[in-house]
Amino acid sequence: MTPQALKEAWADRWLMATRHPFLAAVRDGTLPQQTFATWFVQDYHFVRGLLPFQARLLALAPRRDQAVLARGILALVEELGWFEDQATRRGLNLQAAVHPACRNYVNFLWALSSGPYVAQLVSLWALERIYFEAWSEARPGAEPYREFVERWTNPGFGRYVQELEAAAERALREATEKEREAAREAFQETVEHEIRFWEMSWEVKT
Ligand code: MP5
Repeated sequence: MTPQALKEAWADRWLMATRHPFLAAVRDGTLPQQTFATWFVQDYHFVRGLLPFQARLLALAPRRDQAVLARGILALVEELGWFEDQATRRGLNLQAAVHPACRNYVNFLWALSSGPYVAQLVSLWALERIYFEAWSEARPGAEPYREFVERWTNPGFGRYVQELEAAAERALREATEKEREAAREAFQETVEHEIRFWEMSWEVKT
């Protein structure tokens, strides 16, 4: 089982996670401002929750995966600052309540922290890969959102996702059958949470 094989086995749901109407609306500039604001604030909350998940993952990592995971953590710290600057510039309130779809996603990741390393790594690869593919769908992006498209489609981010994929592939190769099963489940749940995250942004009217 490889990361690519997981994608192929779950292709229909993967497509839902990477081709949501939210992204077409980012591309053609029809995304309502409020929809963007909902996604933005919830994504900030999500990234705040992702950071401790990745920090715990680094603590479990074999020597060979430390560099890529440590770089990912540093990028997240920087990303939180970027969200905060964007919020100031766009007049968005980062104190807004966490939506249940976001909270459930973060809780899922935190629960995963007590499971096998390989399942956590596959989940991290999947959520980054989904963002890479999803935002690539929105390229180049209408003007107000172009920086967001750029953030998750630039070549440096693409290389990070590739490195995670290589690490996930190695970990899967060395995993026991039970660990592989846990990784498959974590992968599927991650895809479902990603779909719900777009739906939440699309549906909430505040
Ligand atoms: C990511 C994200 C990508 N920001 N939000 C969701 C809901 N899924 C994936 O993570 P990162 O660390 O911003 O690249």
